[in-house]
Amino acid sequence: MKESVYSICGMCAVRCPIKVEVENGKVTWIEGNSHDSGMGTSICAKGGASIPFQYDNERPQSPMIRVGERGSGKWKNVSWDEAYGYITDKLKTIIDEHGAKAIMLTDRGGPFADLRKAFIKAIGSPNYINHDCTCGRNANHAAKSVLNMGRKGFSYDFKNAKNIILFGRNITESFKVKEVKGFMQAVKNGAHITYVDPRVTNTAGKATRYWRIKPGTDYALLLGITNYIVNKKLYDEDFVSKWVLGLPKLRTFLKPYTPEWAEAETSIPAEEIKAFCHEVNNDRPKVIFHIGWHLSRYGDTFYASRMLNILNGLMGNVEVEGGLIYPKTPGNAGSKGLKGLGADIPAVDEVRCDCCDDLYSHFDSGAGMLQIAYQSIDTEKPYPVKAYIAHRHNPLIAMPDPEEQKRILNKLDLLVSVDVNFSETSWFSDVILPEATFFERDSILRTDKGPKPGFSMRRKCVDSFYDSKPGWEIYVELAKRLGKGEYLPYKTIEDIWKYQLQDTDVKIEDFNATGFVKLCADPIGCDPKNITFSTDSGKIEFFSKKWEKNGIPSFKPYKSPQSAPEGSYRLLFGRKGYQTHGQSNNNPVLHELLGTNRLWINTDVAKKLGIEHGDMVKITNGNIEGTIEAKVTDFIHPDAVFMLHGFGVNVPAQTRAFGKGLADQDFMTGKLTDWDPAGGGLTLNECFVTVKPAA
Ligand SMILES: Nc1nc2c(c(=O)[nH]1)N[C@H]1C(S)=C(S)[C@@H](COP(=O)(O)OP(=O)(O)OC[C@H]3O[C@@H](n4cnc5c(=O)[nH]c(N)nc54)[C@H](O)[C@@H]3O)O[C@H]1N2
Ligand SMILES: Nc1nc2c(c(=O)[nH]1)N[C@H]1C(S)=C(S)[C@@H](COP(=O)(O)OP(=O)(O)OC[C@H]3O[C@@H](n4cnc5c(=O)[nH]c(N)nc54)[C@H](O)[C@@H]3O)O[C@H]1N2
Ligand code: SF4
Ligand SMILES: [Mo]
Repeated sequence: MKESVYSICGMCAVRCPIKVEVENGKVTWIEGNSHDSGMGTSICAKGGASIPFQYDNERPQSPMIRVGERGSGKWKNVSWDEAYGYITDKLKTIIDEHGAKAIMLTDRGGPFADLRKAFIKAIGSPNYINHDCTCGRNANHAAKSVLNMGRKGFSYDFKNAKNIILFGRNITESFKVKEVKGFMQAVKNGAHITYVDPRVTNTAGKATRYWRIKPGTDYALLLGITNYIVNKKLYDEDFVSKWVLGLPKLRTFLKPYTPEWAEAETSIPAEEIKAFCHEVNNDRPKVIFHIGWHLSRYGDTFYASRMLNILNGLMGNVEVEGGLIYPKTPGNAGSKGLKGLGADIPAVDEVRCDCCDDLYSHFDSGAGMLQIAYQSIDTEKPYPVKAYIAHRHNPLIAMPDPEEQKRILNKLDLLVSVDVNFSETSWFSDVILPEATFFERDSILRTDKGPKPGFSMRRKCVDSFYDSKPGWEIYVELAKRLGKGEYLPYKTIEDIWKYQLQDTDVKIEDFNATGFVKLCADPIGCDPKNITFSTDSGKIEFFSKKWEKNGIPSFKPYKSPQSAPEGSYRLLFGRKGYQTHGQSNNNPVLHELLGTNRLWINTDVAKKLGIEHGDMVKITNGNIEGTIEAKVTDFIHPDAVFMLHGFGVNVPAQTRAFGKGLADQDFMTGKLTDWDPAGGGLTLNECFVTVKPAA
């Protein structure tokens, strides 16, 4: 029997709409869901490699409980009943001794996190945290400090833009399928594209202007740009007078930061900076300054991203085609939204262990800060945290300094990992719960914002290949066994979907035809007359009262980045188009495409060090060292070396990837406690390694 199922890909956190073909209970084909016009049938290589992932025998095949030391790799396979029993016995003891707040759950955020948030609320803990302190937090907080809305508060209309500016946003390799298609349309249309990165990426190859910036000096370049734009009035004066607060303060602050000053700091010629400013002025309002996602990780990245938000404010590009558009919600289409699964659960009256509702009230407590939570595990302040559930999250590679993390995690009474693969974190856990893969599970409904807002559904395509269970079932069962079943009273996924849809006119059957439901027939276009900002003043605020109240200046004087110690190079990192962090390297097919990482090193530097392309080199930071193949290239700034993140896999059960290449996070000693108090991001790029020939 052959059937097609519309669903949602799970091979990375982008979660694209897909069509899956199933023959006799096996997945045989996957492509983009062409009912979604932005997607077409396109899919990326990682999505294409989902079938070998589904049938890979190097995934956990049943629940497992540790029998040896943490991390020793000694396990017994157990039934789900035994695993649930083991976890809930431990949790009950922890709750009796320390209260439910001693339990924390972290995950990969995103549209399906609502059920896990509801679970943690149901058991009475405030400690839901997502992965974002090593991902988009700096950019998110920068946007909050200017607009009082997060990084995703605007969508970017790349397709119609005349001018796109990307600071380290490697949009064609670290991509989202729909977004990169829009971007490539802009390339075809002849848009001006400026790409800034110490390294030449594929995106640099698509750009009309590439600036090889000195690492860590983006804020200086942005100060030089903004200075010139403000002084020469190369901005939208009408928009600014109506919608912007704080221009005089900005102007005063910018005085010393001329393009000539910026040239000295960044090595980008002042004349080029000026020409660029005139170009954006000609192209506005169809100009997009991307505020960054996993923006480079320096002590002042928050301020660089703030300046990008400020430049958008100056361009008057809000709610215009080719600019920044409010993603339309169900409310904009005259409908109610999905009901939150935690809506009927009593609020938890406890301070968060990461103090994001207290000491760090300028940080978004919805996402929290894992590095601060680690300190609570370590110091038991503000209170002890004794149990940690990591769901779809691998902090031992996503957070820096795994050895220091292990020291802290060893203070826990219980560490549980819910994953579809083995990971460094699951290997160090007490219990591994194998989640059913995205082909094998239904998920809660997701809200889709955009010109045609609506909802979409991930549907189970095939039965579990191994003894795994969908996430929703795991948390419903754990809540029941902890005596909180009344708050997650669901027997089937349909019960959950009906709960979510209760305030809308949408029925479960409505998803059958295409996998999604749109709440309006025609796209809701831009309406520049309908601009609103949720700041106190109702305007774009260049000066942030909230940050200032927490002792953090809105305008921070520039300080040059630390220069590399003699003989050392700054360690940069990033990703590639057919790789998802650390989770794809053991994929049978992706591993063949990209089996290891290499160290990019500048040609002149390599020559000086006696290193040739393809040589093995030894890199060192303190007592951490490793050997890696050199990629000698002109395409990287001489102050830096670069490696892809996610390699150096340390899980013996992943035999294809085990021990291949190096892990950038291993070299980031001390970085678990080195983060920017203004943006919250860990300063991962403030890390240096020495390089020499291995022999
Ligand atoms: N294929 C694929 N796509 C993905 C992902 C994936 O794993 N695989 N992950 C997704 C996720 S979670 C994220 S957060 C995004 C990340 O998207 P991006 O932030 O675009 O991606 P990165 O690959 O981290 O690229 C960071 C770039 O910053 C550059 N850089 C380093 N130092 C500096 C500096 O001082 N200044 C400037 N201007 N640049 C600097 C690096 O050289 C690197 O090219 O990608 C998403 N898309
Ligand atoms: N040094 C350094 N640190 C970084 C980065 C870097 O470039 N360098 N990048 C940062 C960025 S941008 C991000 S977003 C984070 C990413 O950090 P993580 O979110 O931890 O990374 P991933 O590898 O995407 O996924 C985590 C785990 O989810 C599992 N998983 C995948 N699909 C499923 C599923 O359907 N269900 C369940 N239960 N599990 C699943 C994977 O097998 C993997 O073990 O790392 C950050 N940390
Ligand atoms: S970007 Fe690729 S891997 Fe990620 S969800 Fe989309 S198709 Fe799947
Ligand atoms: Mo990320």
